[in-house]
Order: sequence, then structure tokens, then C-alpha cells
Amino acid sequence: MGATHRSDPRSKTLDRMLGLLENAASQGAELVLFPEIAFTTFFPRYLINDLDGLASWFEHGDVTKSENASPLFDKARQLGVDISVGFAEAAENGGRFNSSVYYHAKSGSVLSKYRKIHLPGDFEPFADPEATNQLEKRYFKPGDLGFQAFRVPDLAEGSEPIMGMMICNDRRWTEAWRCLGLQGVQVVLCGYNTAGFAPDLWGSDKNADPKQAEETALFHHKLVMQHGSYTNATFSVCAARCGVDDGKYSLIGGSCIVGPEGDILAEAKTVEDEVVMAECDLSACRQGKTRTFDFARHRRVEHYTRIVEQ
Ligand code: CDT
Repeated sequence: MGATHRSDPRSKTLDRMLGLLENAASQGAELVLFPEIAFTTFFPRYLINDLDGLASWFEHGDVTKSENASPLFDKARQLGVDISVGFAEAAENGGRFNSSVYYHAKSGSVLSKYRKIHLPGDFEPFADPEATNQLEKRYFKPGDLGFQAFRVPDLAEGSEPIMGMMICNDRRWTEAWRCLGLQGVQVVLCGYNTAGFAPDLWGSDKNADPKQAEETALFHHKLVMQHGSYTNATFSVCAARCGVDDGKYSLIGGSCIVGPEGDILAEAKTVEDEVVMAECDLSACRQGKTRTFDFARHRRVEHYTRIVEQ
């Protein structure tokens, strides 16, 4: 999904999403992934002190019934296409999370929900008013649902694929991939909003060439998607919110579908609204899962305790 500005009405963004879903369905897609916080602009970049104002960026309660989001789920059901989509969740118990759901069209139900665990950025904004902020630590709690894989009935013929979700910054953490990999995951879904040139945020050189900085961000993005897919013998699908928001904030593109050998099967050509499509034969995961990354035979867990120590 390309640029989505702070001033864009919710209905405009939703209409774009409906159009993308119809486009994908017309090409035969069985599952469509939308980005992180897809229904609005990436609001954690703004300092929002007004509580009512902040609430307006969130979906309250069941996202599939939410006024601004429900038409997407209704359309998915009508088209018979599963969707996974990211949104800002205001939960019934008052918790606020950066979440995604997997919606199963055939049963008209949410098969799985994920709440982002690795929240990047800061609680307080930078002193420099020109800096790009990412105030996720201010607006969200770390996810409390773990990295839980789930089975999807009626998707791939004759099988119930094992899937898992992560959101944006999670993809940079090997631990997140391995938690899903250990559950035998065959497809990892990951929506993201990744700033391009934002030196305060990245801790990089303020005088760097912005184009070069974006290329580096894109390189790191693909690096972790390809590495995570390969070392866990899984397909992965990632969808960017990209382009330049508010004429000022650049977000990298790079939406792609990666195979279990780490190869990119399809990738976005633009930083605008675009459908990226690949046919995934899940039996291709078998090679890695039974040989190089046969975890039961080759892992040496007695040497991994440091990973879970504080
Ligand atoms: N949305 C999100 O998680 N973005 C982060 C930006 C990094 S902040 C230093 C990402 O990992 O792409």
C-alpha cells in the first residue's frame, strides 16, 4: 500500500484496500496479506496527547465488526479469500496493541490474532522537531499472545498449512522466527511500516545520502526475510505500507514473497498500491525441514540457554 496521509479519510483508505482485495481475487489469490496498521496512516510517528484524538486511530473491540474495518472482512467472505491484516487494537480490557488477525473466509471467523511483541522506537519524542519519531512504546503494550502458529483449513489442497504472524520489527529478531519455526510453520505473514531516511530513528548519519540510506533499509529488510525463511524452511509473505506520507515521511517498499530456500519469488515494483502474487507449493518446505534444518536432529539446545537469560 502506497502513501496514506494523516488527513486521508478512513473511507478512502478502506476503498483502496477493497480495490486491492478485488484485484488479488481476480488473479486467483487464496490469501491476501495487508500491511501493519493498514487502515490508517502510521500514526505512531506523531505525538498525540489528546486521548479522544488518539482513540480515533484504533479499532475498538472486534475488528471484524468495527465500522471502519468490517467492510474488508465482509468482502473477503464474499470473495472466498482469506486475509491477514494489521490494525491498532483497543482491546476490551483497555490494553492497546499493534495487532494483526488471520481471517478465514469460509468460516467467516478469526482463526488467529497476533499482537506485536518487539515494539521499536521510543516513549518520548526526539528533541529535534524535524526528526521522525516512532512512539510505539508510548501507544502500545508489548504483545501478550506469544508467537503462536495455527493451522488453516481449506486453503492448500489436501493439507492444513501451518502459519504464523509477526509484525514489522519482529522480523529482525531471529528468536521470533525460531519460535514459529519450532512449530513447523510453512508460511510466515508479516506486515510492516519501515521508515526510509530517518537518521534519528536509525541512529545513522544525518548527512548521509537519503537514497543510499533507503537502499540500506531495504537491504536489511530483505536480508532478514530471506534469512528467516531459509533457516526455518518456510515461505514468508511481507507487505509494506510505503511511499511518502504527508509529503514528508518516506517508508520503504520491498513487499515480497520468499521461498523456503530463501529465494525471492515475487516482489513489488513500485511504492504505490500494488498486488504482489506468487503460487506457493508448500511441499517445498520439506527439503529444509527434513535435512539442513531438521531441528530434532541438529539443534544443540544445551548451548542455547543464554538466549533466554535476562
Ligand atoms: N513499524 C516498525 O516496527 N518499524 C521498524 C522501524 C525501526 S525503528 C528503529 C522496523 O523494524 O522496520
